[in-house]
Amino acid sequence: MRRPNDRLRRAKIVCVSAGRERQAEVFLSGATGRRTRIPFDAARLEERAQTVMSAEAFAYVAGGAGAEETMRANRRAFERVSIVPRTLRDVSRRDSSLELFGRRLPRPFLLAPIGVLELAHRDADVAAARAAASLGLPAIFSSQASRPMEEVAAAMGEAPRWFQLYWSTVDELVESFVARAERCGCEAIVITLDTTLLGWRARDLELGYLPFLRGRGLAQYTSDPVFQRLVRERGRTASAERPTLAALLTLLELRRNVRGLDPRAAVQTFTEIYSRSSLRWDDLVSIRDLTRLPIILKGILHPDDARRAVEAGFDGIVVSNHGGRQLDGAIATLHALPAIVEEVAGRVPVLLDSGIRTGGDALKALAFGATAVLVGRPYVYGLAVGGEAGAREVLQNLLAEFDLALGLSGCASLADVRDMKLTIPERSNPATTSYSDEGR
Ligand code: FNR
Ligand code: LAC
Repeated sequence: MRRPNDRLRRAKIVCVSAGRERQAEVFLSGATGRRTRIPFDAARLEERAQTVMSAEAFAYVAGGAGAEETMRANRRAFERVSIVPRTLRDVSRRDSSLELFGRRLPRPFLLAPIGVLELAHRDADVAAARAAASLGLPAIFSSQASRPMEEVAAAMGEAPRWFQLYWSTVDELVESFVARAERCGCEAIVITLDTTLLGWRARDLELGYLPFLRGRGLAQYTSDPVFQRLVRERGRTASAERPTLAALLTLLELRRNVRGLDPRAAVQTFTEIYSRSSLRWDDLVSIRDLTRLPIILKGILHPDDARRAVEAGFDGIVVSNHGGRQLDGAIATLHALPAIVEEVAGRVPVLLDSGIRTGGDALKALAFGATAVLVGRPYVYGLAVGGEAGAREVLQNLLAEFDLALGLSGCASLADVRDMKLTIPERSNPATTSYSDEGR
């Protein structure tokens, strides 16, 4: 027999990301003296995460390249665009679901691929993917994950997942990663183009800390038969130098993190093969011989590259500057978006990330023509503060805020959002927006 609160519980699951329900849940908990440890404000969330993370881990996640100009520009771009809301448009029923690569998604949000999640929490990718799965948002497994994709896929039931690829110098490894991703039920491959060289990251350089050299973030590699063979072929590595205490400690850390392989040989092999900086368009199209999955290119900022991607038959684009971690001085993604959307002209979905912190940010990106957005650092901070539940809360809050932003701006659907006419302000020109009624 159904217990009386069964219906309530079911309703709660269905509505958990709707704005009003989430507000009610939080305020009701507050009334009974229960307050969440997860801050609702993105800056405070980052601060809270810093208190629970090691200095090295926090620097790695929070940091950007160079003077972090692009990281700030990403935020500034969102802050300087204003929404001019419309009233009295019946927003009592809001639907922001969409179809993306043949899958119905509840909201236009995905989890960005983020490497080395063990820096945030020991459950790492498993926790993040489960949080995403509980809300129906696709998780994008990183090439630099802390857990092998097979383990993560097994922990998330039928929920949607994609795989992000760094194109190795070894073709066989690329083939192996793609084949494994297919077997894991990944529904798309995202090729990240902006990291064929690692950006100049001042915070990490100051600490002399790169997680991969400590054997972290290598799980996709160390679990891969092709990679394992490459490491064995390379053979044992012995240093002739007398090791310092710090070097011995690093070696111990390495041994803990890389099991079943000579850890130093594994790290050296990884650094030699993980990325191909000679990559060109001709190389990229060869992925078509490996898979029939949709291929999405991440890290596009120039409209000419967007055109090239579409002409070459790729299936989607992620407008991204890698959260300002790669080329400092690169254009903010929101600024790059309109020209790319115009160039692509609806032929393939255009996603966006880098700087999404609030529901309003997502609304702005969609108004400028993005099909969906990728959430990055905020879910990592949620993971650091509260594990899987923390990551889920951060995502839930973002979805809830988005749902309210949708209604409060006078939109009931994503089509309404696309009809909003926002403009990127000139430096001297305060935000100006207008909102067309066409199509309603
Ligand atoms: C990333 N990002 C990233 N991208 C990718 O394609 N593969 C990866 O392995 C990683 N790893 C990674 C680690 C960390 C710690 C961060 C913060 C980011 C980039 C990520 O997918 C996304 O583009 C940015 O995180 C978006 O910027 P914001 O919104 O996080 O500032
Ligand atoms: C980073 C790499 C892993 O941004 O993409 O740290």
